[in-house]
Amino acid sequence: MQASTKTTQSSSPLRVVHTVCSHDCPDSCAVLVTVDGTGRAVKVAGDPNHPVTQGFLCGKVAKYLDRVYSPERVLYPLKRKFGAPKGPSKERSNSTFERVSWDQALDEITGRLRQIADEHGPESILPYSYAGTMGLLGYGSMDRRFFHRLGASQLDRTICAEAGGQAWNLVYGRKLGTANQDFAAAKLILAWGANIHGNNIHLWPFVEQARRNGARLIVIDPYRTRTAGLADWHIAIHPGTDAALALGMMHVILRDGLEDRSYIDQMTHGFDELNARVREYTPERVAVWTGLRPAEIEQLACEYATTRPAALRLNYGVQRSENGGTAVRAIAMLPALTGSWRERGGGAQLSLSGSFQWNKQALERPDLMLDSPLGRPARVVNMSRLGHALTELGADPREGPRVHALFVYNSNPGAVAPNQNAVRRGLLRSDLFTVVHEQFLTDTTDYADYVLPATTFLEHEEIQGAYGHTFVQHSAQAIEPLGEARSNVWLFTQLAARMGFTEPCFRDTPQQMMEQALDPDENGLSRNPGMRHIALASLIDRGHIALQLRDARPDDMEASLPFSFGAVETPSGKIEFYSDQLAAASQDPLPAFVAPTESRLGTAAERYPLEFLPRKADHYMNSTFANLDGHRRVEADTAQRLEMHPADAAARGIADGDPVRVWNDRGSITLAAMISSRVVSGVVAGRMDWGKLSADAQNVNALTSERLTDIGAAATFYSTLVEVERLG
Ligand SMILES: Nc1nc2c(c(=O)[nH]1)N[C@H]1C(S)=C(S)[C@@H](COP(=O)(O)OP(=O)(O)OC[C@H]3O[C@@H](n4cnc5c(=O)[nH]c(N)nc54)[C@H](O)[C@@H]3O)O[C@H]1N2
Ligand SMILES: Nc1nc2c(c(=O)[nH]1)N[C@H]1C(S)=C(S)[C@@H](COP(=O)(O)OP(=O)(O)OC[C@H]3O[C@@H](n4cnc5c(=O)[nH]c(N)nc54)[C@H](O)[C@@H]3O)O[C@H]1N2
Ligand code: SF4
Ligand SMILES: [Mo]
Repeated sequence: MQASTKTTQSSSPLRVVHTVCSHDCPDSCAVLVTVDGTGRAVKVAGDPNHPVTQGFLCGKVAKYLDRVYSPERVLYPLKRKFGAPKGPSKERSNSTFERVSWDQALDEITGRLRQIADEHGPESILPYSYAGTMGLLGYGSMDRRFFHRLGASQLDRTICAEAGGQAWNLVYGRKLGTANQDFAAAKLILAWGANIHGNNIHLWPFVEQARRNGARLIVIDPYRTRTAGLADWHIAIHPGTDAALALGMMHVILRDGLEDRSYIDQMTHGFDELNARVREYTPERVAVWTGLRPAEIEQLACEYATTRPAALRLNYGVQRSENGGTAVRAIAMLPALTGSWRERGGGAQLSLSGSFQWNKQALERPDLMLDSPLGRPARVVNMSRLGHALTELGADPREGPRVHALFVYNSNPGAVAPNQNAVRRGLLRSDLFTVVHEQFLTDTTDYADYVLPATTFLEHEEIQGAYGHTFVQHSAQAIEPLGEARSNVWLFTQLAARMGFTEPCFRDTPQQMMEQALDPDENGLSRNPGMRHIALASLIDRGHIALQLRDARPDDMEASLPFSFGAVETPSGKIEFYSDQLAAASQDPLPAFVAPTESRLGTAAERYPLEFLPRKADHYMNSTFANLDGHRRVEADTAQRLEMHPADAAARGIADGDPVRVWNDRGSITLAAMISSRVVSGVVAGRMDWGKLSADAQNVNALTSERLTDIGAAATFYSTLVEVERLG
């Protein structure tokens, strides 16, 4: 066991271990785990020495020991009993699965994978994973090596952030942004599609600090979130129309001469083209699309451009929509027009993940695909079209083989993937072999042939970055794995050995892989930009170390002002308003508003007039935690509810509490109506839960589509039209 004890006292039987919350959250908190003399974790707490964690955890993880020690943990390898049908099951494992040894499970799984690869080609095997753990090793290391060497299909991981991420990079070349600490210096904070209080709570103290110094908080969100409820001004924009609003703001800014010409001349590319484009976006036109009043658009533009400094927190909510990539691209341009990047407390943050330049090649070894039986890079399957991949892909042989094996880890696609009915039709195929590595019996394990027990972040060692701060962290192993739970790294090391993969990289230990990620020189110091002061030994000793970013100021090592001067990592070396890359790909090189087909402005609105927001829960992490009683209790008010504006409910003869059917061409679910002022007329909202915990064993993703975003080929959860009727 890793002894990274920070405050051990030899007289005390209690040890305190520095770990890192591995859930898919921008905050990546430093979590101090207290372990008693018997090796049991007895307390988790936020590390007070971590400048972003600041000694507190969110409500989800403050109760983490309920999860780690839950009686419902999967603790042993399970094999589906002969003849036990696949599909939703509320029962515990006994009726469906039998316990088997790890040896048996691993031997049988490798046997089947080998057979499937021989018969249909290795690309008929599809790995499916996302960010169940953000630990670098568990997220992508031995698993990638294994599937690369096998020649399995590659997975395009688009379920979350690809539209916004690629859009940001088109403008700025790298995902850098305003440091959390700098938000405290802002006089205006604009939270755009960002539920800070629900999804990113460790930014909130800096927002509060700014507000104590007189800053205003403006929230742009079609739903009145907790964050919006706490704001000075909530702008309830119609879903999917953010590009129009951003272009309308630019129109006002440029019309009124509120831009920063010297910054634009020095730092940007394509201003004249953008200037010509935004003339079309008058506040009057933008008002029609967005559902706002022209005066509100004028006021927003004027406040944003004239309040100094103004910090923009742009999160991924905006980009889960058909025009979402362009929307992020347009919004991201705002601080470049006003020169806001120059000012501490200005700029924008979408994600800080580009600050971490790990040696991912060494971790993931894509070169191993050339040593696979394919001898070439394997085909790429988009994870946001899993339903299609399991039911249609391969019907045309030019697409390669059908998928015959699905290997799921770090994800719960039975709940989180769009077009759930197609996904489940695929998972029910009798000729599909499915393995799931999990901590709990989820909506996905219900379709598994084998379920393998996974560790939580308390039970294995990790190294981790973040997308909402810039600290490299070490997560020590706090406790022994429960039961026979094993880490992702262990699992794929075992599978590789049984497959007979002899490359030395398949024998690397977690310690060696942490070194590879850091890529140390002969003195043990990382060669990665921003990490040259970090050695693994000192990281393990200290728990977390701040990156040293380009513009760090001596008074505040964590703060940075990216894009305030100098070269930008785009093809032109400037911040790009105009994209030659997009032009070369025959796409519009400038941002433009295109109405989503699934919106009130689209053609499908005749049949399905209501815009549906299938939202995340504040007290779950996507589908994670949804099965735990303590977490369910705090989410009880909206569980199985459809929030509706009074006018939309009245028009359908629906009263609060009525059972309603919510449907479109893809599916139909039953919820209870909740008359709510949190949505405007024409918008309804539900939230993601475990499907199997509801009466019809489905969740909101039965209604979402596999249509992809304009940039990044990502999922479009928030472009979903439905109709609603009262039942009975
Ligand atoms: N409590 C909690 N925290 C989480 C998660 C969770 O499930 N629960 N999930 C984690 C994950 S995976 C991620 S990616 C991050 C994401 O963090 P966010 O990007 O904040 O995630 P979302 O909740 O998807 O979207 C934010 C807001 O965008 C709004 N929105 C939807 N459509 C539109 C639109 O068209 N325009 C605008 N302006 N806003 C829109 C939604 O109503 C929502 O309130 O949060 C992480 N943190
Ligand atoms: N309707 C709707 N759908 C959405 C979204 C939405 O807002 N609305 N959000 C989308 C977004 S942004 C995202 S990121 C995706 C997230 O979708 P997923 O990546 O599937 O996220 P989770 O639901 O948190 O499921 C992660 C699973 O990984 C498991 N896990 C955790 N740690 C480990 C580990 O170390 N090893 C293994 N093997 N397993 C582990 C957990 O037990 C959990 O069941 O959902 C997307 N789906
Ligand atoms: S889920 Fe986010 S806020 Fe909560 S402990 Fe983990 S990193 Fe921190
Ligand atoms: Mo996400």
